[in-house]
Amino acid sequence: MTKSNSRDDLHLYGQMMSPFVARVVLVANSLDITLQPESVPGGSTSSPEFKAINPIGRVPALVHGELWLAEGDVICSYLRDLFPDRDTERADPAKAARGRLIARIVDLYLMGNYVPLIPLRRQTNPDSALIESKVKAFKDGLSILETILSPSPYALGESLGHADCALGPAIDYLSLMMPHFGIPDLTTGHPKLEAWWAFIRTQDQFALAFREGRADLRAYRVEHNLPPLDGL
Ligand SMILES: N[C@@H](CCC(=O)N[C@@H](CS)C(=O)NCC(=O)O)C(=O)O
Repeated sequence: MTKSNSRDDLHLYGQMMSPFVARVVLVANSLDITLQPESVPGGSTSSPEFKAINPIGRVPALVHGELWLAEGDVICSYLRDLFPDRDTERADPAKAARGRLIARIVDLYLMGNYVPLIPLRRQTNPDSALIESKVKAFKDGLSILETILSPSPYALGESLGHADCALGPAIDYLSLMMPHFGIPDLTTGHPKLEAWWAFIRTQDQFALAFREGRADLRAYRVEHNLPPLDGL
């Protein structure tokens, strides 16, 4: 495989409305790299052109020279390894590992329980026991996060880290989606999450990422004739 070390060769595919894409953009920012997500080739994640880049058919996908990568958190690790001198979290392996743990909890126990709810919501007679079990598992995920967070004021201390980049876009996105499943506010009853969220959303790079994500989501919902979302 030909190596490429120029950051000009990095191409990120996807849209900011995906919390997985926004995570990569925020991590790149923290490494002083500006990554502007590009539209997926062929116009859709199921197009042959995009599948040639990422056979998983999901965004984000990254192309760097001859390397293609998928899965947001894997892409983040690659960027950190590519620019180790800019990765300040590297100096604190315990904090870095905790950050990856929070990202894993976001992926498996928040997004992982939310995603199966999407088709259920569209069904006329959805399986209410299944919805209940996914919502309960989602709430358990929030409680686990609450035990791990130590906001002061970033998720794991005084400086921005991987945990913030993974959790921020997910909380912004899910706060729009979970009211439909009986969770009107993700932070209620979770004081550490609440304090962190009140802080992080005021930070410029996060506020910008959330604005861009919501603008993408509005356009997507209009294009696909989906009903408007409260708060969007
Ligand atoms: N496990 C993947 C999840 C990526 C994912 O589910 N992406 C969604 C958008 S949020 C996607 O590409 N869905 C298919 C599509 O939009 O066509 C990751 O961590 O990157």
